[in-house]
Amino acid sequence: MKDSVAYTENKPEDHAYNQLISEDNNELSTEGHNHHGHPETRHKVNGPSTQTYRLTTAILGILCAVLMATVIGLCVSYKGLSEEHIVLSQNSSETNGNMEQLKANHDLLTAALMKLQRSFQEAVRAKDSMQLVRNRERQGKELLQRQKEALVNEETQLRTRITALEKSCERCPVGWELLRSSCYFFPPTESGPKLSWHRSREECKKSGADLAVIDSQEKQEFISSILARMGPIYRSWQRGYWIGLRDVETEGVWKWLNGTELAKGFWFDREPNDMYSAEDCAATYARENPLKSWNDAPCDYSLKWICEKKL
Ligand code: 2F8
Ligand code: CA
Repeated sequence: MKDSVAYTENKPEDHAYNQLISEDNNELSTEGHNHHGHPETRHKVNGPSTQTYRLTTAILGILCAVLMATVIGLCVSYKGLSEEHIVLSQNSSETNGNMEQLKANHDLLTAALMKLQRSFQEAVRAKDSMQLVRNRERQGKELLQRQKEALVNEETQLRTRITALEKSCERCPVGWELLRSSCYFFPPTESGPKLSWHRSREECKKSGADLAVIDSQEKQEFISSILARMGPIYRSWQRGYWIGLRDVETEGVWKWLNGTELAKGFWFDREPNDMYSAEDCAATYARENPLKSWNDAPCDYSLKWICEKKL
């Protein structure tokens, strides 16, 4: 009942509520005492509107408090976010700086890489060029090696030949003539003695030789050339040279000193004739035809001689 005033006797269970109302609405209430001596409170009841106001005020207060708390919370949160934003901004700036530095470093590295690539390509070209030079040098070296080997072989052959010649020259005594592996000696035509076949052989043996065995056309031509070189050709039977050929064992069977039978002789025409049945030793003479220059004569006849010594 709006705007009505009521006096009520407080119940124990209503005391606390009324106390609160009383305290909150001093100005709106009057106090008295009931007949029991208890304080009697008279309340001026404001009605639903007042309570609503009070409740609304309380709610508003609470809401204000909540709002304040929310604002404070938001402020704190904002402050945190702001600080975080500042930190992030700083980090972003720092990151941007780092990115710029990284980009600059990347550019430098790219330039260095390109420079290295150019250097590498130049090195590859230089290497190829050097390889070509080395290949040419190797080919030249191989050619020189082959030439050297050929020269070494030629030198070896020449040295072998020189050694053989030196040995031959060394082994043929002075005044002796060399043909292949034998040395031949011819006594002077115009001086010195003439001797029988046996004495002549002994002279040869004194030199470690023996009367010459002319068992080939080459030897005959060689000896004839030496005789022709020693002086003019005299058609004399006294200018002969004993050789190592006889037919003492069997007439007509001519044998060399080494025991081999004569195969081919270089006799004058109509020789050997064993004149007076006394000619068993053979001699050679200086004549125009070297292949017809032998005669048989008495073994005790005095002639020059030809010695032969094998190397
Ligand atoms: O007519 C050939 C004849 O000539 C000389 O005798 C006259 C020779 N005598 C000497 O050489 C010693 C023969 O042998 C030769 O057959
Ligand atoms: Ca004769």
